[in-house]
Amino acid sequence: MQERTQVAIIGAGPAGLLLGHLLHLAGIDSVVIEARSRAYVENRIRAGVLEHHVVDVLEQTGLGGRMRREGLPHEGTQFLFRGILHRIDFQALVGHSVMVYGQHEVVRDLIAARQATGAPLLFDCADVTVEGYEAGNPAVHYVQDGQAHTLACDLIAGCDGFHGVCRPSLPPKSWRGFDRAYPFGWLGILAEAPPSSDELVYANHERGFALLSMRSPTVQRMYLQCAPDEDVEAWSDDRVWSELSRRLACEDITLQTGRIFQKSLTPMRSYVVEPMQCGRLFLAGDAAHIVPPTGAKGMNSAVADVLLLSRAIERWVRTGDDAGLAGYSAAALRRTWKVQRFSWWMTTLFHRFDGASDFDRRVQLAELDYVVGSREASAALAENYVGLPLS
Ligand code: RFL
Ligand code: PHB
Repeated sequence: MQERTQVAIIGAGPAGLLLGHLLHLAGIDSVVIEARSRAYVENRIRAGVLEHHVVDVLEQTGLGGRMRREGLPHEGTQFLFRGILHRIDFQALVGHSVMVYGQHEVVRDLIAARQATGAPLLFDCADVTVEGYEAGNPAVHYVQDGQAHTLACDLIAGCDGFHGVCRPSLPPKSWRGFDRAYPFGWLGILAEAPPSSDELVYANHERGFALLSMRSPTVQRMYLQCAPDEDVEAWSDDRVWSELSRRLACEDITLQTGRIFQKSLTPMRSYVVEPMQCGRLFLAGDAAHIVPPTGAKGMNSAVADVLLLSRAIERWVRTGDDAGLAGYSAAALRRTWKVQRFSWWMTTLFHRFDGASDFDRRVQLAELDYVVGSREASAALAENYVGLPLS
């Protein structure tokens, strides 16, 4: 079956769904094509911290209702090292806060908004391929319910994540990848327990990094640095709690425990593709770049990309001026690399690196000391954490 739309969006993660929403508000047609089922996408547990600009975008585009009621605004965060907690006060330092609100909640709100408009959002699409974007006649092929479809369009937005089809479809000579792997991963858990702290706690410990986060007043999200190929099954609930209690040991934290109902392994990697566009194909979010989660930037960067992209598309559709589209990659990459730097730096600051010498360890602790002790250094951290300007 042959169909047509203005923008074909591959992937219904935060990037693809928000782009579809922004385009709809601008009166531009799109079709969102997703490989997985709605239930899978809505229950995929990932990021949890929204930058203040992202909160504003969601509010301003009619998506803020549930976030305002159920999200947890955080005016600061806590750093734990040498057994002592240090607070970074975002509000006092840079006048902004972040919002703790799970990525899957954002995705649910976006899906509900899309469905309310009746705009096409297709789940369970198989064999998705993209073509023609270099020659100016882009099209997407996919199979749904056993039926093959071809969707002709003006532009393709590749929002299909790190393992999608859009980036691998790029002609080999048209792009370059910049990559850094880290020799560890994060074991993540969700537990039925009230948060052990009002704010997130990032802990640097000799046994490795730990993070205390939350999803709601009754659900805790926590992470432990582990081997990159860790066997999640080897982590009994007792072992998880015992390791967390060692790494988060300090006078001011009473670890709240409860039933662990999810365990997962998150790999740690930095990756950027340059450029983020080829002809009429534009990459956004994880399809173009990923960060280790230490700076809580993954989903926020996806939002920054699609905001730029939606404005560029709108300008082109309204006026025929393609300057925004032509400059999309350069503008997105300028911000992306700053986010890469911050995520890499936070990762380096908090993790235990095998082979690090006692000298390296003392320098790491001195840097933490400096960050919490200097107003200027704390402010630089806060400025990055609450979110650099979106464009
Ligand atoms: P997503 O969310 O990966 O969405 C991409 C969507 O594209 C679909 N897809 C396809 N659809 C059609 N055809 C194909 N061939 C397709 N191939 C894939 C996928 O099913 C999916 O629905 O990318 P997006 O929208 O760019 O959003 C980015 C964020 O999801 C991501 O940056 C963050 O969640 C990163 N991340 C984390 N960030 C944090 O800040 N804190 C975290 O704790 C955190 N945990 C994580 C994470 C990323 C993970 N990944 C990618 C494996 C944990 C994991 C496991
Ligand atoms: C989370 O709550 O999942 C979370 C919070 C902060 C991070 C990473 C993950 O840096």
